[in-house]
Amino acid sequence: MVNRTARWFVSIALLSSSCHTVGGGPMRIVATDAGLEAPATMRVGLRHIVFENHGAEIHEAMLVRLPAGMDAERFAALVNDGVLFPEGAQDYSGPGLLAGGEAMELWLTLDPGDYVLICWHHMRDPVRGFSVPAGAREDDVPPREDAVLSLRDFRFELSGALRAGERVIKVEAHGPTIHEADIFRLLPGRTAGDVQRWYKDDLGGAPPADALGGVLDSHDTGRVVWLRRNFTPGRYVLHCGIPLDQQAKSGESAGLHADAGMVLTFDIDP
Ligand SMILES: [Cu+2]
Repeated sequence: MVNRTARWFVSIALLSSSCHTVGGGPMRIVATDAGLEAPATMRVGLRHIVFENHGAEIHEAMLVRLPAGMDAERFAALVNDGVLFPEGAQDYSGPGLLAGGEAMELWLTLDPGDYVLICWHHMRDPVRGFSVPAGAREDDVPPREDAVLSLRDFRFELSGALRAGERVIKVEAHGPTIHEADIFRLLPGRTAGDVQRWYKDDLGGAPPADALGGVLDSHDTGRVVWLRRNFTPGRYVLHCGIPLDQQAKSGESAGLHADAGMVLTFDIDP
């Protein structure tokens, strides 16, 4: 949610309800530099989501469930007014900041309702709406994890061995605060501090790291989310970009959980 502390404007584009597919297989979300593409309908339950960035810029895709009586236009209006967390709207996690040409997978739970899909990093893009109709819950089966990442106030705990290759991280939050985890692979000579400064600078200038995706926050901190992606050998940084003051308005520069200790460096050996 890198741009929750910056100033931007939201426009709205609702999908026509005719262009969707409901059925088996993963739900595909594709980011381009013009916005996010996704099905207009998703099934209730634990969903396997594939996130691909076909653009040149870094993108993320937050799923937000809207409260009764709030439509996507109202949500966008509140956000444009500087409200970081519109009342009643619930974050349902989603894939974190991902560089162009990269892909990652998530398994996360969807309840019935109306949602918007947004990239906080490019709020000039349209807010994409989708719905999850009520129905029999059918869960996709998450893969067995190689490591568990615990999100705590205010630190990351990573247990298990992450080696090079395609790996699965099971992400568990413990509250009471909501958290997220973006994954970066450092460029040679760069540090976690460089990533923190770059993030606060809205990912401007020469990047100190490659953005490899992550797990965005859930208001329900009991939710478990699984992430799968390919890890090449290198030095990695986990970073939580949630503002310490959730009442902060966009445009104000606020401290982040990373400043309070939610940043972790780890290595993946060849
Ligand atoms: Cu946090």
